[in-house]
Amino acid sequence: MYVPEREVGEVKVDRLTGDARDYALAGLAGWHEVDGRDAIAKEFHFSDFGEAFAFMTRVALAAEHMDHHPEWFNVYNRVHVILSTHDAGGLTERDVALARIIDDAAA
Ligand code: H2B
Repeated sequence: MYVPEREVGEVKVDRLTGDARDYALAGLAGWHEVDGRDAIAKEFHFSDFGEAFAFMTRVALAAEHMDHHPEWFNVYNRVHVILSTHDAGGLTERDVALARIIDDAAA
């Protein structure tokens, strides 16, 4: 079936629950669930601001490509990343996929 590019991100995804959620989270190293909302977070440390911003640039390009974007906060060499699917009101496979990409971008 042909799906126009701009509609790919609009396909509905369900929040991760139960065994599928446990399995997905078990496969992500260093990511933890956020208190008070259905999201995951991880803190990344780099040698300096240039390395942190280069990481953010790699993630930004991938995020734009998959039309799924992180919430993040940067101070000098630290980047705090929170992932949640706003359209679904919680954690979905899109967040898990982006978490893997982010880990690769930090490696
Ligand atoms: N990013 C995240 N984290 N959650 C979303 O629900 C989301 C997104 N939706 N990026 C996308 C953009 C949506 O707003 C566009 C219209 O596809």
